[in-house]
Order: sequence, then structure tokens, then C-alpha cells
Amino acid sequence: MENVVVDTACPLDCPDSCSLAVTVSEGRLVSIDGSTLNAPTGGYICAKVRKFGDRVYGEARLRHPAVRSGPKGQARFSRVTWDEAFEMIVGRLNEVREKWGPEAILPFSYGGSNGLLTQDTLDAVVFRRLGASRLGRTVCAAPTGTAAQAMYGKMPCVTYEDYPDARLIILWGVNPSTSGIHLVPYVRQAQKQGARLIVIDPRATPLARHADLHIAPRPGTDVAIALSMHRYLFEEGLADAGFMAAHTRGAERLRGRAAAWTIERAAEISGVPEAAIHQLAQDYASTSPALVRCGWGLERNRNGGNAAMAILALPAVAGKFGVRGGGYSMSNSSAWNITRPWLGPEPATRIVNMNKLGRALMDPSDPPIKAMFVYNANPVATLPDQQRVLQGMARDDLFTVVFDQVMTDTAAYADVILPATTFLEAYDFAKGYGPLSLQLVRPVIDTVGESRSNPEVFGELAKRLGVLESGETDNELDMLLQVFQALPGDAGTQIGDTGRAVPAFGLRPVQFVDVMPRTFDGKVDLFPDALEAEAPTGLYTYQDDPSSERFPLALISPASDKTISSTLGELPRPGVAVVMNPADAASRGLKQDDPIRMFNELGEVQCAVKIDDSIRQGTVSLPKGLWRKSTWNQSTANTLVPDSLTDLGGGACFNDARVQVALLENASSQRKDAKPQGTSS
Ligand SMILES: Nc1nc2c(c(=O)[nH]1)N[C@H]1C(S)=C(S)[C@@H](COP(=O)(O)OP(=O)(O)OC[C@H]3O[C@@H](n4cnc5c(=O)[nH]c(N)nc54)[C@H](O)[C@@H]3O)O[C@H]1N2
Ligand SMILES: Nc1nc2c(c(=O)[nH]1)N[C@H]1C(S)=C(S)[C@@H](COP(=O)(O)OP(=O)(O)OC[C@H]3O[C@@H](n4cnc5c(=O)[nH]c(N)nc54)[C@H](O)[C@@H]3O)O[C@H]1N2
Ligand SMILES: [Mo]
Repeated sequence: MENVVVDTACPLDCPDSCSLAVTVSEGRLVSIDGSTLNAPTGGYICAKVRKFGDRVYGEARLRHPAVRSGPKGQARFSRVTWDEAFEMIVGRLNEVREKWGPEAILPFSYGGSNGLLTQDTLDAVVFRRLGASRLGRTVCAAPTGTAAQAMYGKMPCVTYEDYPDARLIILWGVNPSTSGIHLVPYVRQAQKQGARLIVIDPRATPLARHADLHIAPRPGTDVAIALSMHRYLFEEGLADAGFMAAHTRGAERLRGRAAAWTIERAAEISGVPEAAIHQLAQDYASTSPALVRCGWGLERNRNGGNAAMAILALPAVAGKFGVRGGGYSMSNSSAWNITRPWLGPEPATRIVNMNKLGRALMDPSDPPIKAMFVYNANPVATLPDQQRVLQGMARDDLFTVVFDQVMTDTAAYADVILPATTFLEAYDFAKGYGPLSLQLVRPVIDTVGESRSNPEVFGELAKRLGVLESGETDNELDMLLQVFQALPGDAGTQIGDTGRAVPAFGLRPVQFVDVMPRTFDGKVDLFPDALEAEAPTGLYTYQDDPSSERFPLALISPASDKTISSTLGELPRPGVAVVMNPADAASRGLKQDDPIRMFNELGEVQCAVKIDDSIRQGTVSLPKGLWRKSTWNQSTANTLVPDSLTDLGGGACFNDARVQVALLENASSQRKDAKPQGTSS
């Protein structure tokens, strides 16, 4: 019974991508901790992953394949063998294919284990060869990604380790204390060395409380603030004409659009004092190195794409590149330029935007979606317009496979359930999107029950569906080797030697020194024509607040420290509450911990209220990633989130719901076992 400590890495959907030291005994997990192999991990990890064993061996864990034995949604299943499950799936997929055409099949996947082996390998081979509908994978980072691609060709970003070199840090719509905890010490170190910190967030996040300036805008108004900064830079002669001439295109057109945005107007739209925006613009113009971290909180609304554009344009207009600690930091997920040669050409089949899954399942289309294969995702918990998604998943004529680690809200609606391994039980590659790390994830414990990895399952499916040519890879080990070989430069060799790799430009590239825009001419495109055509009211424009008298409050649903998206949401979670400003509570006669209903025309959520001045007036907040059981009426924030799309990239508008909140009468009969407590996420 000897304990052994083994190295691996965390591939969950978080920027930090920690190096892990896992203690095991006789094939069983004893404990998980951070190691120091990946410098930013620094030997510690978040509390969630530390408790990952509660998922691995927990009650909700799926241990064998099963088929539905009750009505959809009731999670009643009977155990079958893998062979029986495969036969049923292949039979039904072939039937759908013959009767309705292959586009009647929709594969649905997203963040799962966010690694290179568990996604876009044999899974993609299966669905491409079938000619299935394609999924528009837009639930996250679609607006910011579209902006960064068009402007900079997704140039690698400033990494965590270079934050201490900055003299000014602006954290814009990002909350690292929850969503990427390893950034926090670098920000604090920069502050100790004299850097100023500005946080732009409708909530007083932990770092906002320690900032020199906290700007709390109305959700969805960041584009106004950023455009007023551009106007200030241009009008005050503080824009860097030399840099713009040498390295950008479209600066004059941006200047033209920004001209309408006085600080006064931005202040009125955003609900931020004029003096604060003035201070922000002045600090940014006068300080170098200045670093802007553009987060994801600001992209999830009607103006999210233009907000990201205007923010990412700031370092180019103000000339902040070319020094360590200067420039911008967002997602580094594309920094490695990884190709997937095994995929071959992509068939031009229909694309279903995942943010409109409910509509895709409910509205008549040609062909209708008759089969859905869900893996690496929990759409019932994570997509907009939850009630419509539930309606769609409840369709009796829809054949649904859910391949997951635990009995999720989505799995409850499956016809066939397949048990998946966790990242402690299978190989993968973890790619950080904050720090520039690429690490090997190893199976370090025995698989639980009969669970299998993604490449094992999709390899077997590919064989049984007859979509492989002779000699093509159909198993996990060969797929793993193919990924190794496809890694850029000598990354594969490095990982083979040490379990981790460093990109050719190093772990701490300086923008415009070590890395340049990956656009066709190496310049920053400040006014991409294709995007001007895509945005409903054009680039660098603002669409009005959708609030109404009936639904005056803006609901946001940021990341919480209890889950990664909805992963780990199966664990007990007492005290889920909507956070509300004291003034909004007073005008509704609400007291601390009161039971409330929060509603709009899409539905209603019943839970407790937490009254707290950490959130600006007019905005309320309920955590992202809740499971249905976490509230009193089986509905989460996504029940209230419309399936409208962002201005660029077809993204989700999670932070653009408008709602009303009222006391929940007769609450005790509705609460069942859940009791309101004074704590929130
Ligand atoms: N613990 C934990 N970590 C995570 C995740 C998780 O669920 N839990 N999720 C991971 C994933 S998938 C992602 S994409 C990242 C997301 O990481 P973040 O970018 O930090 O995203 P959020 O938590 O959604 O939002 C960040 C902040 O934006 C604020 N915000 C909301 N609307 C607006 C707005 O209109 N303007 C501005 N300026 N701010 C706004 C919110 O109050 C919140 O504090 O985190 C990753 N890390
Ligand atoms: N209200 C609101 N909703 C949001 C957001 C928000 O800000 N507000 N943010 C959105 C964001 S940023 C994101 S990224 C999405 C994420 O949405 P999802 O991609 O649905 O993320 P998860 O909820 O983590 O679900 C991942 C599932 O994959 C499973 N899984 C993990 N590893 C494997 C594997 O190896 N194989 C298989 N077969 N399954 C595996 C996990 O058990 C889990 O159930 O959520 C979005 N939803
Ligand atoms: Mo995300």
C-alpha cells in the first residue's frame, strides 16, 4: 500500500493548465496537488481540482454503458454491455443516415477535457466521414476570437510571467481570482513593484478591491468606454502615429468611428463617472509598459465583438507594443499553430450554431435533427435558452447519445449513455491559454468501472460504421502518436523527453519583438472589412441597452470557484443565491436571504437573494455552470438568457439577459430540500 507521486497535467477548460503531482496508491487516487514543473503553477492548484476525486469516485460517476428505461429527463437507465451499446448506436445512426440523410446527425461537443487528444481526433474523423451536420462551436470566445483573428491573426499574447514588468495593468472583464488563479500573484507582484492596477467590471471582484481604480460599467457598454479612450488618444495628440504608419491598417477609419465618442457620452452610456474614464484614458496614454488583459466577461453581450475590437486596438493606437510587459493579453490558445493532418478536407455540410441548439431541435428544418451525439459538453446546463434546449432534448423522435463522466443534466435526456474516463485515467495533451504551456496528460490511476477514453470509443465507432480506409488509425495509441508527430517544430520530441514543450518563440514572447501579427502582411488590421459587413450596425458601433420597464435588471453569470463551466456541478452546492445591490433590493422590499423569483419572458429561476454592494446597481448575478438541482425550480441563469447572438462571431449573450426580481410568495412549499443560506458562489 505504498503511495507513489506521479507527474501529469490538468487539461480542464481554464487558462492556467497546471502541472500536477498526483499521489496514488495501488491504482487509486489519494490526492492531487500542483507541481512546480510548469512555472506559473508554482506548486499549488485550485480547490476544485484538489477535490476532483469526489467526481472520479463519486455517486454521479457513470460506470458502465446504459440505455434509457424511463421517460426522457428522468435519468432512468438499464445497464448494457459496450457491445450492445455500440450496436444500438450504429444501428440508429445508419437508420437516420438512410432515411433522413447524414446531416440529420448532429455531433455536439465543447470544453470537456480541453485537450488535443480528446477533441478533434477520431471523433471528428467519424462525423466528417459520415457527412454529419457541423457544429458552430461558438459558446465561448467567439467574439474575442473573431476580433483577435481579424486584427492580429491571433498573435501570441503577453504571458503571466511578464505581468510584473508592466507599470499599468488593466483587467477588463476578467476575474482571475476565480477564473485563472495563477495570474493573481503576478498582478500582486507588479503592484508591489509600483504598477497601477485598473479593473473594469460591474462587480467589485477581489482584485477590483485592491485596484487603484475600479470602473463598474453597465454590462455591454465597454465598447463606449474603449472608443472614448481612442478619441482621447487621437484628439490629445497621444496616439502613436509612427507605430500606426509602420504596423497598422485602417487607423483613420477607426479614428472616424471613435470621433463621436466623447468621454461625456461614454460616461452617460456606461453609467461610470466621467472623471473615472478620464483617469483611465490619461493613465493608459501616459504609462509604459501598459498591459491590457481582455477577458471574456465583456464579450458575452450584443456589443461583445466590437468591445473586444476596440480594446484590442488600444495598444496599437497608443503604441504600447515592443516592450516586455506591454501590449495585450487574452487567449493564447492559438499560439502553437497546431495542425490536424488526420482530419483531411472538411465537408461543406450545414453548420448549426450551438448557441441556438434549442431552436435547431425544435424548429422544422431540412433535414430535421434526428440524432445527436453529445460528448465533452453539458448543453442543458451551459447553453442559452435552457427551456427550449430541454424541450428539444425531450423530443421522443430524437435519438440522443451522451458520452460523459457523470450523470449530467444532459445525460438525463439520453437514449444511450457511454461512460468516459477522466483526465486521470487516459492520455491527453494540456495546452494552456494563459501561460504558454503544452504538457502531456497521463493515465495515473486505474479506470473507474468500464469507462473508456474518447479515442477508444470513436475509434471503435469508426470501425463499426465502416468509415475508415484500410490502414487508417482506429485506436488511442496510434492517435496519440499522430498527435505527437503533428506538433509544431520539435515539440513532440520535447514532450517525449520531458513531458512538456516550449514554443519556438519561447515562453515569454514580447509582442512586436518575438512575435508579430499573423495577418497576410504582418500588420494589425484595425478595420477589417469582412467584420464591418458582419456587425449588424458596423464596426466600432454601439447597440442600445435592451432593458425595459418590465425587465429592468441586467443579469450576468460569471465563472464561480465551485465549478469549471458545469464540470463538478454534480457535487453538493448549498446556498446558491442571486447577488443584488442594496438599492435594487430596497426598492423591491427584499431582505437578506429572502426567497425570490427572477424572471423574464423566457422563464423563471427560484432561489435566495444575497444583498451585497459588490455589484453595481441595476445588475444582478447568478453563477455560470449551475446544475438544475442547484435552484428550487430546476432552472438556472441560462433559462433567462436569450439565444440572440453577439455582433461578431455568432457568440452567446450570457451577460445580456434582462430580468425582474420579486419576492417568492409561499416559498416554503417550493423549496423542497434546499434551504437558502447567506452565502453565494
Ligand atoms: N473557477 C473557474 N475557472 C474558470 C471557469 C469556470 O467556470 N470556473 N471557466 C473557464 C472558462 S471556459 C473561461 S472562458 C474563462 C472565463 O474567465 P473570465 O474572463 O474571468 O470570465 P467570466 O467569469 O465569465 O467574467 C469575468 C468578469 O466579467 C464581468 N463582466 C460581466 N459582464 C461584463 C461586461 O459587460 N463588461 C465588463 N467589463 N465586465 C463584465 C463579470 O462580473 C466577471 O467578474 O474562465 C475559465 N476558468
Ligand atoms: N450562464 C452562463 N453559461 C455559460 C457561460 C457563462 O458565462 N454564463 N460560459 C460558457 C463558457 S465560457 C463555456 S466554455 C461553456 C462550456 O460548456 P461545456 O463545454 O458544456 O462545459 P462543461 O459544462 O464543463 O461540460 C463539459 C463536459 O465534458 C465532460 N468531459 C470531460 N472530459 C471528457 C472526456 O474526456 N470525454 C468525454 N466524453 N466527456 C468529457 C465533463 O464531464 C462535462 O460534463 O459554458 C458556457 N456557459
Ligand atoms: Mo469558456
